[in-house]
Amino acid sequence: IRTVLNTLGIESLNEGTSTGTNSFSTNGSDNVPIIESYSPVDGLLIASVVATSKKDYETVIDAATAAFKSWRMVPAPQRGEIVRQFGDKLRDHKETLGKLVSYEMGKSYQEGLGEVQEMIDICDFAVGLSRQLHGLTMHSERPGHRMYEQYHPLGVVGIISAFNFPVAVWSWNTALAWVCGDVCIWKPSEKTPLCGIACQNIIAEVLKENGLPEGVSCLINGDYKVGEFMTKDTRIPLISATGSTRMGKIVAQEVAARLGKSLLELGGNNAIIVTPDADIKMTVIGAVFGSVGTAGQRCTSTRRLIIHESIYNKVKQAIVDAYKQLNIGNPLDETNHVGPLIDTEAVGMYNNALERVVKEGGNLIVEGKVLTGKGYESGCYVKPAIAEAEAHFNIVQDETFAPILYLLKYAGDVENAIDIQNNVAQGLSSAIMTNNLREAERFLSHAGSDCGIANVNIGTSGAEIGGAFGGEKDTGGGRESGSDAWKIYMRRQTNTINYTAELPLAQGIKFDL
Ligand code: UN1
Repeated sequence: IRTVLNTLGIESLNEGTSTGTNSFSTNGSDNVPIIESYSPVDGLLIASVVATSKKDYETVIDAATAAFKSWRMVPAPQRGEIVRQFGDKLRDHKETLGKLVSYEMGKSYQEGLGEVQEMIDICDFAVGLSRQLHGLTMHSERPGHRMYEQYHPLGVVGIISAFNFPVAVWSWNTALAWVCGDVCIWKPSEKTPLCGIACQNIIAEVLKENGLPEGVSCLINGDYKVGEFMTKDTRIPLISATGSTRMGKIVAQEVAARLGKSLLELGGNNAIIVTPDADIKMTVIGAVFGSVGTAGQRCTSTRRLIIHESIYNKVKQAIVDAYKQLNIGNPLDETNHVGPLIDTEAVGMYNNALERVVKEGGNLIVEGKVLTGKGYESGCYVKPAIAEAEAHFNIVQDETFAPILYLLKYAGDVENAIDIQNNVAQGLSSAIMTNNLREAERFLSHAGSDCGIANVNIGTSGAEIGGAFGGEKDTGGGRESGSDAWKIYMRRQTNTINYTAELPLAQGIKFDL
C-alpha cells in the first residue's frame, strides 16, 4: 500500500499500530486541525490530512474564482480535451487508485476498479458532451426576429461527496462541470480524505501540463463545518451534495436561504419486486450483489425484496443458500465477496438495526454478527444478515447503510407489490424481476415505481453512467451523470434578436410615440 500511496503522490504514510475510526485532532502548538484516516481493512492509520481552515478556504475560493474567468473562455471542446487527458491518466492509475479506494473505504478491489472505471466512462461521456452543449432555437411571434437559448458556464461549483463512492461521484459532477466551463471545489468525505488527495494530484498534473490555473480543480478537507463554508457562500451558485437525507435537508435549506441551486443525491430504500414469473437464478444474483456489494453501503443497495407468496419459500431458500457461499474478509483479497463497513460507528448502526428488526417482530433467517479474530482486527467486518419483516416496520422504512436485507411478502397482483415498494420516504432505485410483459410495463408506467431508477430483470445497484442518476422524494430530486444532467451546471439564457428596422412589441401591444 506504501507503493500505491507513493504512486498517487501521497507521502505522509504513517504506519500506526492502533485500531481506530477517522477522527479529528489538533496538531501541537500550531493548532492545525488534522484528520487521521484509518483503514477499515486492517484498522491501521494510513495517513494524516490537514483540515481546511476558514482562512485556507478563502485562498481556495479566490483561486477558483480567478480560474473561472479564464477557464470559461477556453472553448468547450478544448475543455473536453483536458477532461480526455484526465481520463487517460485515470486509465494509467486505475489499479493504484482502485486499490486506494479499496483500502481506505473497504469495498472489494474489483469494486474499487469498477469505481475508477465509472470515472473513466464519465470522462469519455464529458468529452463528447463538450461538443453538444446544445440549446434550442424557437420561432419568434414577431417578423424579422430570431429567438434561441444558450447555456453559459455557471461559476464555482461546490461538490460534497460521501465515503461510499469516494472518487466516482466527484467525477460525475466535476467532469461535466468542467466541460460546461465551471470550476469546482470538492469536499470529499472526512472518512476518505486520501482518495480525494489522490484524485486532486492526478488532475493537478493535467492542469499543470497544459498551463492551466490550478483553481480549475480545488480540494478542501474536513467535516460538515467545512462543507458549511460552501453551502453558505454566495460565491458558489451550485452545491452538489451526496449523502444522507439528514445532511441533504440541512444543505438544501442553507443553499435555498441564499437562493443558490442544489443538486441532491441522498438516501435510498431500494426494493426488488419478485413476481411469480421471475427467473429465480437471475433474482438471486441481482439480490445478493445488490444487498452485500460494497457491504450494503451503496445508495442503490437492495434493502427490500418484495416476493410473491406463491414463490416466497423458493426464493427465500435460494437466497439463504447463496449467502452461505459468501466470503467475508480483506477486500484486497479477490476471493472475498464482502469487505468491512467503513468504521466502528457504522458497525454500531448495523447492530442497532438488527436489534430493532427483532424488537418489531422480524425474524432473522440469516443472523448477523460482528466478526472477530485474525483478519478482522479493525472491528469493522460484519456478516450480511437477512430478516423476514413487515413493510410497515419503522426499521424497514429507514435506510441502514449496512448489509441487512428485509424479505417482505405480497399477495395478489403486482399493484400490491408496487404499493409496498413505493410506500417509503425514499425514491432512488427499484427493480422488478419478471418475464411477464404486463407486469414489467405496469411497473414502468406512471402508475408504477415512483423512483428515479426503475429496472426490469436487473438489480437495484450498478447503474451505468449514461443515464441520469438520482431519485425522488427523500432522495432529493437531483440528477447527476448522463443524459441531460449537465444542464444544472450551466445557466440558461434566452436571446431574442431583431434584424429589422422596426420595433414591434410582443403580445401585439401598440405603443406609438
Ligand atoms: C452511490 O452509492 O452513491 O448505481 C452511487 C450504482 C453506482 C453508483 C452508486 N453506479 O450502484
